[in-house]
Amino acid sequence: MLIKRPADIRESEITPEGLYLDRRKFIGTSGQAVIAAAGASLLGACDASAETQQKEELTPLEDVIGYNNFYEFGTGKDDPAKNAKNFRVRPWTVVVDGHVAKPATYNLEDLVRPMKIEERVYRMRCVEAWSMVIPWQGFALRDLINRVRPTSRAKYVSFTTLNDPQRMPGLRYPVLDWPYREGLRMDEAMHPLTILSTGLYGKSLLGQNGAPIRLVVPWKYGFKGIKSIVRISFVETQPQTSWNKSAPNEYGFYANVNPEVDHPRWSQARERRIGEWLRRPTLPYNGYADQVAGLYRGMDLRRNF
Ligand SMILES: Nc1nc2c(c(=O)[nH]1)N[C@H]1C(S)=C(S)[C@@H](COP(=O)(O)O)O[C@H]1N2
Ligand SMILES: [Mo]
Repeated sequence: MLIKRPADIRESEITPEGLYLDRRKFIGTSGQAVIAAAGASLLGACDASAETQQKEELTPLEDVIGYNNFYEFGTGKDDPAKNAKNFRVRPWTVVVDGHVAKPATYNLEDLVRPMKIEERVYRMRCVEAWSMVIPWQGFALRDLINRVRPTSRAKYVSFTTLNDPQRMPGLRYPVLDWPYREGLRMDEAMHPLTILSTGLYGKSLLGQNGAPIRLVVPWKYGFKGIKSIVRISFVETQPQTSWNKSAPNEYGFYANVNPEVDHPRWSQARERRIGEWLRRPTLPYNGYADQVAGLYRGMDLRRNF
């Protein structure tokens, strides 16, 4: 596992892309990368997770950075890569406010410096029934939450994306109610799988993937993974989210990956892993049920989709 402070990482220390290309990676239950170099399997050293290993290869970098949803840069899959090419992310501030002991406006560097950056390889599932496997770098959202100390009135966390039409040409079109907003219940935000990501494949995030900081919640549909975050608010009631507001019958607040609840216009039972031809079955909670199903015990997830 990589545990490094971003300030300590020099260019030469970042995992060279070649390492990712030469080696196959398999997903461990916690999302921690298990690297098996050809001829020298490390699986023997990780017996506990060996049985749950699924041979799922990383999605090629070119697809991860070339096939995106980021409507602030256009609605086509190749628009974000084109239109975010020169996206300026420095300086960048993140407001943390609402029901917290320590509300503050952080320079991104100050927000990230104390956090433990580690690698998480996660399966990602878009509500449009395609999926990827992405090696993220980031830190547990709960470590930030513990730092800013929400009060007992904080029941949800609300996130907001940058809303600057000068830098985000897609904002000129009213496809969503801008700015893009998402939210999590506090226990979802505190779950150890939930991360704020600052990089992927060993490099800082590119604009199209949500530079300089975005949310990653691997058991939920991709739209929960809000990009280019400028505000994190601790609130008492369930916050508005952009997709739920635009089409409440299609996109719920919870948005847990569920092969049994179809989207009104298509099935969610299967998915196309980008780079593969045969579709594969979609797993409940995107394959993370053993870790997150308990969060929803007693809830009707057909109603609370
Ligand atoms: N601000 C913002 N965040 C967003 C989106 C968006 O349009 N705007 N699209 C979401 C959707 S639908 C998906 S599937 C993921 C895609 O993330 P990726 O392009 O890094 O794979 O980003 C999510 N985050
Ligand atoms: Mo998506």
